[in-house]
Amino acid sequence: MPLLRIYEAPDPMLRQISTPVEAIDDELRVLIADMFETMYDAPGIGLAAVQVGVPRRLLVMDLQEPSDPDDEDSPPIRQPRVFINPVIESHSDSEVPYTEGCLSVPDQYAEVMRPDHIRATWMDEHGKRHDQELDGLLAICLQHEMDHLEGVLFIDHLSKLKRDMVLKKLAKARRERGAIAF
Ligand code: GNR
Ligand code: NI
Repeated sequence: MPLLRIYEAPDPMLRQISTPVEAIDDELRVLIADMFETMYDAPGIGLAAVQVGVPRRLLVMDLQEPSDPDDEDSPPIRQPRVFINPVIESHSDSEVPYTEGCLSVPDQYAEVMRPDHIRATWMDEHGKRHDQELDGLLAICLQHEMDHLEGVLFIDHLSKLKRDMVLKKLAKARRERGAIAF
């Protein structure tokens, strides 16, 4: 199965508002499989369909936490999760900081504040409905991915000064990458 191209900022694709998934069919299952392959290869812990050029309300996630919490290099526990048409039903008033990255903003990291506790509903790849309270990295990652469905990137949560700094560094890194390639 092929790896998919990940769109990077400032590509206008990432500003598309994703539309609901209408049917869980074979075409969607192939896309989901390709998205997991692309996410694991990157590597990342989440991927929204719009990041691979498909502006639908679909995202995949696997936190891949180390099997031994005291050993970062122990084999990751694979727990693939699929979120179709997810909705955040409610969130805590309290927010926590977390240093985020994004496969569409490669190698750039910045602290973002988000509610630390959410209740979300979604459908999985079998069409089963879920309604769960989430916290920790799972809640942070789902909010990051759901931002993508609205055309929002984590850098949009930063001040304009910080956002422009990240975009400049991204452009510079891309120029240097290009200079090596040619
Ligand atoms: O791989 C990813 N890591 C990450 C770290 C902190 C907060 C969010 C994320 S999601 C990111 C993959 C990605 O870009 N998903 O859209
Ligand atoms: Ni992202």
